[in-house]
Amino acid sequence: MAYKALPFLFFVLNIHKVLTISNLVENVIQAPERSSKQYWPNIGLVRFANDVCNTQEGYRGTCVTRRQCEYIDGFQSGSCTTNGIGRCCLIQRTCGQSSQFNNTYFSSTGFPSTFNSDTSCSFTIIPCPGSCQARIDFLSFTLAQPDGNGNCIQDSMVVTGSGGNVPVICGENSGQHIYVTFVGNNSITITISTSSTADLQRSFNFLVTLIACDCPTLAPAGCLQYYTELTGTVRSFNYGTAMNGAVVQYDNATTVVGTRQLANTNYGICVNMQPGYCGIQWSQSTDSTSFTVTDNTALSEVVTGLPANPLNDGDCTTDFVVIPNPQYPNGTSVGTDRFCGNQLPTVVTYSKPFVLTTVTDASELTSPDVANRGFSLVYNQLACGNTNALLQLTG
Ligand SMILES: [Ca+2]
Ligand SMILES: [Ca+2]
Repeated sequence: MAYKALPFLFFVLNIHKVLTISNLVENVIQAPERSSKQYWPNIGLVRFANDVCNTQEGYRGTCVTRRQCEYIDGFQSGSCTTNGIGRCCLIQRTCGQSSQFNNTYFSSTGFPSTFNSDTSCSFTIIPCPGSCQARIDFLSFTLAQPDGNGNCIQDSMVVTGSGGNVPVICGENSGQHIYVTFVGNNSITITISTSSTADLQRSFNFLVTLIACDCPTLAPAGCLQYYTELTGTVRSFNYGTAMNGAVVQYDNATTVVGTRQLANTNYGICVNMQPGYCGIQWSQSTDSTSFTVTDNTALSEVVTGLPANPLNDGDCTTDFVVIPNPQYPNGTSVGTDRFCGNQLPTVVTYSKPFVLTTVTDASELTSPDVANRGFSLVYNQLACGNTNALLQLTG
């Protein structure tokens, strides 16, 4: 990550409260004291940058001195400089704590042990000078499923203080991520609440990466998720092929199978256009339920076999995705940018920036929707000059 180097050096014997290892700073280490009374300029100096390092346990750490790691209440795990002075420092925080340091892990109490109880666990991200966003990687995220309508009633993760809209999230989200935006110097708080009403072994472990305001990996406004590779898979929160065990009552009488889709979402999933690439193709993943957004998914599975029943435009008023100016792979315009139902046609678009917007309403009772899972979609960036889309590339 291209953090801008600060124009000053930290002296290890003069650490003060503004120390933030999120910035690339050089450590200047005094050599062992000499017997003579000679000081500068004859003092020995060893310099190293606060680069990212790998701890012995395979976590992401920051290369600092032993004293710096103690100061920031980190865990020293291995050496990160050839002279042995730099220590790979792991920063881990848990419920009720905060951090203003890059590469901080925020974990449930006792992680990787799980828990099954009523809890409310908050973690505060403090912006360090020059940071505008934080990327939160959900390395592990297992909470209770939403109710049959997609609302996170029993367990929830709520983010407050971000400049962007962050939906309430629950269910299974390991491998997902979000970007949050600092508003001035204000902190951002993540609160995870669980209810013992749901009998489930939960755990979570997040990696918080601070992003400098001039960093090329800063997510554009409106992008809750941001992907930078040429190809990848994006999934709605709590996407999974298994059904939600919860049910929902329709018309005060009929009981239907509940959803894994989360209610009340409206955010952008963005892809960073790489040099030499001009378009993007969106297609379903190979899972049969990889686009089940509205309508009766359970019926489609039984009667027609998924994927089935693509809907667009005026049929999509509750839950849908938006892909701007889409074309079919043969170049024919789709004529609408809004998609729902239980199938997404493969489409390409040359609209910039690359963004897929996803919207869900407050419930699943309108149609009603039955057993929706959300979506898992593959994107492929298209090289400039290649007007023929990649045909049916899936991964
Ligand atoms: Ca739905
Ligand atoms: Ca809905």
